[in-house]
Amino acid sequence: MRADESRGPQALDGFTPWPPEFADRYRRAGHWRGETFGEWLHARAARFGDRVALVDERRRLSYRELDTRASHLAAGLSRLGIRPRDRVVVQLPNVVEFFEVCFALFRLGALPVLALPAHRRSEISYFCEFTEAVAYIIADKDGGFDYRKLAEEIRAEASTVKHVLVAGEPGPFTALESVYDEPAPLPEPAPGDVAFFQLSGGSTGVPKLIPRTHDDYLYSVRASAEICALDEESVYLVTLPVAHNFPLSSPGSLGALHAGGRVVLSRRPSPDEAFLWIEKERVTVTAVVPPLCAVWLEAARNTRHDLSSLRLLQVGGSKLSVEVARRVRGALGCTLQQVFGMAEGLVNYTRFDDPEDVIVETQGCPISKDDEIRIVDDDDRDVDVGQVGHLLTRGPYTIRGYYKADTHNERAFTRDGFYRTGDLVRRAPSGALVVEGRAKDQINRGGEKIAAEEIENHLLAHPAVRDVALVSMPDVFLGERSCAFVVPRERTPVPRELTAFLRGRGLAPYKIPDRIELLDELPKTSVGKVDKKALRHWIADKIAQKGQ
Ligand code: OOB
Repeated sequence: MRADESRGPQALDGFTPWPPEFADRYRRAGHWRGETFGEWLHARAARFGDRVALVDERRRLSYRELDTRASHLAAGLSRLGIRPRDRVVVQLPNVVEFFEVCFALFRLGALPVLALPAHRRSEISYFCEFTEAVAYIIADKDGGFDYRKLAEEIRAEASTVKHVLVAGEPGPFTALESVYDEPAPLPEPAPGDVAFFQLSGGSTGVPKLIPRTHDDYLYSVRASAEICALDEESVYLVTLPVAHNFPLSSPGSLGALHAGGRVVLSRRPSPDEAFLWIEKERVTVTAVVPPLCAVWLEAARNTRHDLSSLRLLQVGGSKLSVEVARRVRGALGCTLQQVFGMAEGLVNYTRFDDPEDVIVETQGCPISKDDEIRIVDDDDRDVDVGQVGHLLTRGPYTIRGYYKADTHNERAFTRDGFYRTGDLVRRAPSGALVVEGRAKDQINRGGEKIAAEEIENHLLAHPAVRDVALVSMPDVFLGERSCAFVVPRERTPVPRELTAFLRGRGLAPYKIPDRIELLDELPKTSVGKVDKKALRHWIADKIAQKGQ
């Protein structure tokens, strides 16, 4: 019996559910199967039992062990006082514990907020405060960074956080390992309930949270696993941060687990480490961002590792150049698949039977026949076929609203529920989508998204900064980097002082501007807005002329 069946999917305040007629349609079509993550994992364990589900540098876990460990941890977390719908910020690197923690929370009906390892005090304290998180779950250290130090700062700032649980050496906090307990009956969440929160790449002053339900997310996982033809023989390597939507569900680790395959967790995406795993575990499929793709192709030229097991390389998160795309098969001997997705929902894939030019030149087609796509002009009118326009989308796994963001939701969604992706796209003659640019005020730094307004607000807090605009500048390796144009007050700050200031405010390192330019005044458009287009051109020209 589900404890909260009567409450239905609207139980969480600040969550915008799909209107009933859409929910009915998605259920009737068989997309939403009425299954929770907890039930899904039980079913996987019953079917795939002793097969290896997860591998990291220290452990190998079977399906049955994962299922049992998740139940034991759920019981322990419940005994700590964590309740259904409580929010828990989870910031773990690519380790097996990530799955134990997430599935324990799913089983409990508590809601993981999936932070990235690169997040620091500014982001984490915001997530904790905004969601009123009761717990923060970390690893002791990763990549030379001590998360327990960060947790001390978070504890001092976020009054709702009662528990800090640490995978590894706990320091002054509680060892995650000590929480596992004998399983106890727990109230089960409903399939239409929010299961967890993804983070938006964002274009606004503060990051936004994306509520994903059991029903909608599991649909995207199942359908993705099918499109990518995953099966029990599939070995999926996670090289990108495990919590990101791409390696999590497109089809990602969850897709591999759905199919009964094996998930291998690499701490770093570098060829040194990833190639070792590919050889050792006979990896068949993995996902990378375009800059990493270029690095891998280069490294594959004279690697001593055997990469022959690799059948599929997925590339997404930012635009892949046609030149790099063409080299994949020759360099790695495997198929390329472009993936154009977003944590808010919609995911597009090139298909295995697409002609070579579609695979190399487009970003593919949506997962579902029920993904509705519109390409519109500035006034929301459909553009002519083949023309570039704003991409709007609605469908069985695309959210209808950000969490607790009423005013923002009015701008980010149309009245009839289409999500405004902020991407500029056109349809190729094949019907596939091609990403042509971006209307949202965001920098895509090799797949890592930076909301301009967020960084501008931080810089404006510096006493010597009068005005500021953050824009993208072209970069051969990352595609884009960030450049801050700063108008000083009386005293002119040196760029190094400003970047140190931002670091001191606890920003994730990838958000620190790559370059700072001082100006007397920001250029304005005829309606008095900052002319970011002019700034982008100016810095692009300067780089092109000086080669720097
Ligand atoms: C993925 O998700 P997010 O939420 O980090 O970022 C979404 C945005 C998209 O709106 C688009 O602007 C950009 O990232 N993007 C691409 C792209 N894939 C994503 N731009 C051009 N070409 C591509 N292939 O990045 C994400 C989520 C699931 C699967 C794959 C990527």
